Amino acid sequence: MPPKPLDYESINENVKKAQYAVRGELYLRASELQKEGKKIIFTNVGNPHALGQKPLTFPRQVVALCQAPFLLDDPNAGLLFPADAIARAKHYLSLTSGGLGAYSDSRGLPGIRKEVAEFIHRRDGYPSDPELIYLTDGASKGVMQILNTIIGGPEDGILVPVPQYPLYSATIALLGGSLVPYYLEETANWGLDTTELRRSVAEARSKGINVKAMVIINPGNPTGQCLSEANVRDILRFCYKENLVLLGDEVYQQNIYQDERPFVSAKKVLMDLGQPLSKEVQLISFHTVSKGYWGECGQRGGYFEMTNIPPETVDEIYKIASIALSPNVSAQIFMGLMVNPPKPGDISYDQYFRESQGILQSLRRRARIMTDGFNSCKNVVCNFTEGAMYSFPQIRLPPRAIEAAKQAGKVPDVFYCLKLLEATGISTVPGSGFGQKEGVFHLRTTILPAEEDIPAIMDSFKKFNDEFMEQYEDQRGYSRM
Ligand code: DCS
Repeated sequence: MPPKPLDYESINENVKKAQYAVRGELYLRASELQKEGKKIIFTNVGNPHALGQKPLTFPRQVVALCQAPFLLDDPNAGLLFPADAIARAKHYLSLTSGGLGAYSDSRGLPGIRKEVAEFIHRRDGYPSDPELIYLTDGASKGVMQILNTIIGGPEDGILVPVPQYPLYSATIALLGGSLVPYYLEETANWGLDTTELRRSVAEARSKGINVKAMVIINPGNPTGQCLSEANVRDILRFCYKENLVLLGDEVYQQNIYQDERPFVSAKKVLMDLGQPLSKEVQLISFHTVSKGYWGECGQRGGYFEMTNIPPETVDEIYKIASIALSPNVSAQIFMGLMVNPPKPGDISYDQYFRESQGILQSLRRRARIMTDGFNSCKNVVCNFTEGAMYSFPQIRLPPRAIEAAKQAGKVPDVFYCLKLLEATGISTVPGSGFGQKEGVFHLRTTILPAEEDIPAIMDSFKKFNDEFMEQYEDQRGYSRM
């Protein structure tokens, strides 16, 4: 009998090649242990509400009313919902034809795309065109649509930072394109050096790869760095010179934990550069409701903005979006609320401000506690989490630990993370899932556990790590940076 079409040997080889470590071996083992009754601390995914973060009140009130519009006719609605939430729910319902149960335009509701454009205008000081903003089911779907539009075959290359968030490596593998890695410099706080970019492009071209796009993740996942404005300017000049479209993954733009380098969007920097670049460099910028102080990952809301993309291509992207009919309508409303939250003077403003700032300030403290905690451990060095939601410490594994991993048939950092999981219940992601330099090992953890739980988590990590290091250390020293 020949294999059937969905037998393992028959399926698309690209599907087998695609890897997504955030829900990989460690996560699966953690889920098993949880079923066996072990307490697991899931720090593998940047999923704030799963770790206890409370949703912001105002957006949930508005979406609750949109989901149950009959409440708007209830004489008691005004007792349960503030007037500005009621007014906003009516506003969003008026933008739909048929409420939340109806497909919308496949680019998203025009009224919400207009709110996004106004947000970008306020943020950057440059106008934005709602026709060039598409709403998506989370930023992920937008990234996939755009990579799909760029990649036609294995000769098409995408410059991706290493370490990177595996949405990029997995999607490029799925689409059968070529990932062209550029390495971030750990000793320079995961800085991005244009010399390394030039090296990487030259090497790829020498192998016949047509390098078409460059991805930046700012602030970085898993690395947590915030790019300086000067750095973004250099990147845009590089893209101009090398004829690359820049994909600016800016999903963590609200998550900034230092004051020296506030977030500046690639769009603003491009516009500041003026002509010819501001009219020439192609840029797609991504955003989401999953991150920031919203953390509404389960709602799956996102958008991308297209700059300097010709109308024919915009139309093709529209066509591709149409194949999936429409993004989630409730998620679109979350996006509208995120880009247009209560303003000073609104009834809900004080509560919105208190809640959002409370989350942000706590994340800032957690970033510090975790970095300091890692740096107090034997053979662990960790850059400060300047932004995003992760800590990415380097674990200097002794040669005997690397040997033991080999014996166990595991990649060394997977070996370490599995031992950590078994000993403490802390579920992390090995650095190899994001890419790292040869012979160097990391793990990624989120900074999202409740602030009051973090000291105990870090104590338990330290106890495990220091014992592990003692167990495997010998006179030959340990792996170097
Ligand atoms: N881009 C980056 C850099 C991300 O980290 C994520 C999610 C996304 C895009 C996609 O998010 P949404 O599709 O939800 O908008 N980060 C994953 C992570 O590393 N942990 O949790 C999710």
